[in-house]
Amino acid sequence: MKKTIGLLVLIAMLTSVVSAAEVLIRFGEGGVSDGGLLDSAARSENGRENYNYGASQAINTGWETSTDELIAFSHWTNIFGSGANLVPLGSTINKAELMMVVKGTSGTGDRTVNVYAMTTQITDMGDGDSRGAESGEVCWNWRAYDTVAWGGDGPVAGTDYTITGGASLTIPAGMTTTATWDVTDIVQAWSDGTANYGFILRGDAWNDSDTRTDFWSYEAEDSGNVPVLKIYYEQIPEPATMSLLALGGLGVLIRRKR
Ligand SMILES: [Ca+2]
Ligand SMILES: [Ca+2]
Repeated sequence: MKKTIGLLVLIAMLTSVVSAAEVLIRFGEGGVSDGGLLDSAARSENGRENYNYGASQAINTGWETSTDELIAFSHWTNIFGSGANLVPLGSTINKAELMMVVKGTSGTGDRTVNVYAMTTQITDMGDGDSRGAESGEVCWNWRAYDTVAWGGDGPVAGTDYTITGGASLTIPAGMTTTATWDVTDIVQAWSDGTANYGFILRGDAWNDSDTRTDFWSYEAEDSGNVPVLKIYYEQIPEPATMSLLALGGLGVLIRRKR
């Protein structure tokens, strides 16, 4: 009986340690760092398909016309690691939220904005502001102008990004508040070792209406509008601490046996 109680005490102690504290790290506006955020957009419209928007205050999604789609890229390059204010690789991600303030909307109806994980790397978000892409900068026609192409006419699902684990949000016309996507599955995959090539934000297919949506970018003049990535993860105790606690628990067990 006493042995059983001792074992229960030990298990309870270990469980309380293993299910330890949840830690929140906030990157971006008001956070511990800017998370190494690099963002940009691309546009399929004839004449703008080689433009780079890396320095623009907005990144965009949706369609203005049936031949003018806008897509956005948001790459948080410095969020994982063993240093302070970073998420340790291998962590269990309880929740991750991508938060972006809507700068403006066109059209009159609701529009869906999806967030997916990139599977190819954009090596230069660029420093253009509605200007022709320079060598290596991302644009609609090129992942890296003008040497590395996208999988097709712009980024392609299954080649340049994956819809697996993606998140969707309905944004009504006229919204000017913060849009929040639950990107837990994507961030968990990165924590588990999938390369972090960032997010792509993309609307649904053209559906006969203007769905252009602008979000404030990293370059927003008001720092309060800069994007945010919040990551809640489980803090894993140090192995040494675990061993000491286990030994302590055994000590309780042995004393109780006597
Ligand atoms: Ca940018
Ligand atoms: Ca440049």
